Formats: sequence, structure tokens, C-alpha cells
Amino acid sequence: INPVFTDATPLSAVAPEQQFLDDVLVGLAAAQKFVPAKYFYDEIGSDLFEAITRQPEYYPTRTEIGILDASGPDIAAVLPAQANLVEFGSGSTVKVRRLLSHLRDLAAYVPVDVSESFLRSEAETLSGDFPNLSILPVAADFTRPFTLPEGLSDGPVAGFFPGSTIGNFEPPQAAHLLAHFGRVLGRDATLIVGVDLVKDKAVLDAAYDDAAGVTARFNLNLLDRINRELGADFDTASFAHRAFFAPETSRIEMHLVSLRAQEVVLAGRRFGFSAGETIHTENSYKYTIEGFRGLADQAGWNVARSWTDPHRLFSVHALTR
Ligand code: AVJ
Repeated sequence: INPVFTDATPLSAVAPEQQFLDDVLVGLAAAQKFVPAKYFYDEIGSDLFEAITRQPEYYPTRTEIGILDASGPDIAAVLPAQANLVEFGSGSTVKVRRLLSHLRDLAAYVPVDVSESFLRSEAETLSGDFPNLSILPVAADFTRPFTLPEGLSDGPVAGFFPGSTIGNFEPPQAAHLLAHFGRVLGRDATLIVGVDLVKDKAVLDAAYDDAAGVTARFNLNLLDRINRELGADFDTASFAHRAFFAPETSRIEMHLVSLRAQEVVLAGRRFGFSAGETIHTENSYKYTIEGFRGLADQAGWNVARSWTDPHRLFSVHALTR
């Protein structure tokens, strides 16, 4: 199975390494230093994220899978027969498998991901397990315009965006993204979205600062990656992981805290850190069911159904127009 490259395939005008360097240089020069969260996911970072999902404190992944299992028949019932299912940022196919087992009459599955090699290997194993399903992978950045591949059925199109990835976007950008999915999917589309919920601060704080220190390693790997790929000289032992839920903004913030005054050199430039200064590395917004309905509404969608787990930790929504 070879991924189709759509018109968005030149993922950016500049080479990825140049883009990474440019983004880090901009981030380190800002008053509040930051690095975009998408740079967590090199091979080591992706493995560390998988390890995070197995930590007892990190409830989102297993809770969402529980909802997909328990409410699978209900979720399947909102998707029309002979639908084509497009997954935005498919990554591993763990979650869609839970849905596919309930969608007996799906016409085609379209995983969309930037990582072409990962896309190909995941599509191949999936096709072994679902031999009658037409799998049409697309290598594209799902945040940018792209066209659906040829070979879809005449049936309606549905989107799938699990994992609360929506939480990584600032709320106005999250609304734009949902509207963009609407344009990609077309008029009569349905969109299934996984959204992490606001809850007790202690539960949220622990989920992003597990006792085994896996999230800390995930966060610090960003500095290792900048050293490895961009030749910086971060002393990673002089930075510490910090994560906390900020109720005012309803988001988890992750930072790397400089443990002492220090200077770091990257691409011939020096960046000074005072003791206690941070690099902001991630936001993960949490919504109430009502708050997410408002966001969907701004983006031109109606929330037709919402499902949650018995402890109301996580939610899955079916959006229609
Ligand atoms: C992959 C964005 C859903 O925000 O929970 C996990 C990433 N960061 N632990 C999240 C993450 C730290 C995760 N998302």
C-alpha cells in the first residue's frame, strides 16, 4: 500500500530541518521562550509518548479506548452506511481498530499522516486484519488543505480525530481546524472527535507528571533532540520538567525550567537563561462538554451526540452539519 501524495504534499516550502531550526530560533528569542509541541515526536519522543499512555496516572488514552469499546455500536449508528472514514493524524491505528470492529459496512478508510513510512507500515498491518476494507492512505499535514484520494465510494464521508489532539491548539485555532475538517470532508459529513474534559486539578497535574518520570523524559527529550539534530549545547541535566493545570485558561502547561543561570549556543547564537526561567513546550486544553459544544458551534458543526466514561474523565462527540 503506497500513500497517495495530495496537493499539500510539499508539506512546507522549506526543508524540515531548516523549519525546525527556524522555529526553535524564533521560540528561544521570545520573551517567554517556547518550542512548538509538534517537535516532541521524533522516534524517541513517539516511543516515550506510547510509554506515557501506559502510565497509571495518564488516563486519557485508556479512557477514550474504553468509550470507543463501550459506545462503539452507538457511535457506529451515527455513521451512515457505506461511509468513507478519514482519520486526521492517524499515527498508530490502535483507536480506529476499536471503531472499525463496529463498522461492518465501511467503504474505505483514509489514514492521513505526515509520516509516510509509519503510514505505510500501519496501513499494511491493518489491511491484513481487515482484508475486505479499502485502505487509501494520504501523506499530508492534516492542518493544511488536501484533497481526498480517488477510490472513495459514492457514500458519505466521515472524519475521525481522536486522542484530544484538538487540545494542543489554542481555542480559536481549534475552531478553525474543525471548520477546515468540514471543508476537507464535504457537505454531509459526520466528524467523530475525542476531547479530554476539565476535572480535579490533582488528577490533571498527576497525568502530566507521572511518578515514574516518563513525561519528564518526554519533555526533556526535546532538548536532546535540539542538540542531536540542530547541534545546540543544552545541558539537559540543568533543566527540569514542570507541568500544571491552569484553571484560568483551562489548560495543562508544560515547561522546561532552567535550574541555574546559563547560556546555550544554537546556530552561532547565544541564548541566556536566568535561574527559574522556562521554555514553554506544550499546552493541552481541557473542555467541558458545554464548552466543546460552543467550539463546535463556532466552527459550523452541531454536536449530535456525546459519550463519556462513568467518571466523566474524557468525551467522544459526533458532529454533524
Ligand atoms: C497527544 C496532545 C493528546 O496533551 O495529553 C501527553 C500529549 N503531553 N503528555 C496530551 C502529552 C504530555 C497529549 N496529546
